Amino acid sequence: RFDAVCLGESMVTFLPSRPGALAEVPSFERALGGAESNVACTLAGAGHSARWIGRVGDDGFGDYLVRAVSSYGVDTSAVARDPDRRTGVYFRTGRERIYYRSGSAASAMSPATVDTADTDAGRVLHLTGITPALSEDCLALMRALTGRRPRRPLVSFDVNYRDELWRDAPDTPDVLLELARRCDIVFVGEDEAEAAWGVTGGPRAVRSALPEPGALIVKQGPAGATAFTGDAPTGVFSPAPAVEVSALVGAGDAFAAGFLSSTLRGLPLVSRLRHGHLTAAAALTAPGDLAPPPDRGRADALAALPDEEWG
Ligand code: KDG
Repeated sequence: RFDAVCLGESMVTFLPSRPGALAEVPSFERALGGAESNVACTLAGAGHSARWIGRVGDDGFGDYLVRAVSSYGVDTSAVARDPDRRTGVYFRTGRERIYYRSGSAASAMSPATVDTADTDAGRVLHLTGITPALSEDCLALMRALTGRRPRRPLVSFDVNYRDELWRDAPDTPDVLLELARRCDIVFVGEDEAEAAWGVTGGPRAVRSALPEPGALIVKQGPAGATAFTGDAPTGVFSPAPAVEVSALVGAGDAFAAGFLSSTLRGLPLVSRLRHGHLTAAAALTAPGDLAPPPDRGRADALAALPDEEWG
């Protein structure tokens, strides 16, 4: 049994050879992109057994993605190859992001093409709100995977709201709320809750909109994050350490990986939040989307500091 199974679309990311607007950058370098595979790679880097499930084209970009994710020690044996559809790609500069993924191989993931024996082969199944925006089939798959069933793993869901994708999505972003309500661990940024659902008023307002998940983690940008568990109306706030930011992309995935890793290890709630922050800090200070997680011994020592010494 894997510690974690992560399902979602990975794409070839093209990063600019030098800073500038998309219209000005002369060349791009290929890299690995995909929120869910980022989580799988970071968990594998932290010593967990992790699987990534996705669907890629039967093309060189698909070969590259499978190879790149495998190189982190992640199991890719359940990744499907689609002979009729292409691998999704996207280009990114500082602020601009442009996707070429509509009709991609991953958009053909559905209850018919993904086997729950593969998705349920871990202690945790990690999903995100990107997948239901990809197609009707992907939305149906998300409904199936978040539904009740025998031996369902702990289902983790990062809302990961991407407004570009919801313009031609099969439903409105309210469906993210419906899906999140069916999960056990939910990550959402305060800013995402406002953009996707119009929820304002801080972490407690987000908890009121989303009372069901056993653990709800409301991320508050550089300030920190508040976790709600059980029926306790007041959450546990943990400030994030101040860091010199090199690249923001990938920080949310790293936070989820740090929180899930320490959840798998049975650590207390404050430590789980701190491990999330420390793993996010590693991603924030590294230039790419993916960074090796902090050394476990050092992170455990930091996570155990008294409040006044943390941060
Ligand atoms: O979280 C990082 C992701 O945004 C990036 O890797 C690409 O998965 C991606 C997406 O759909 O935006």
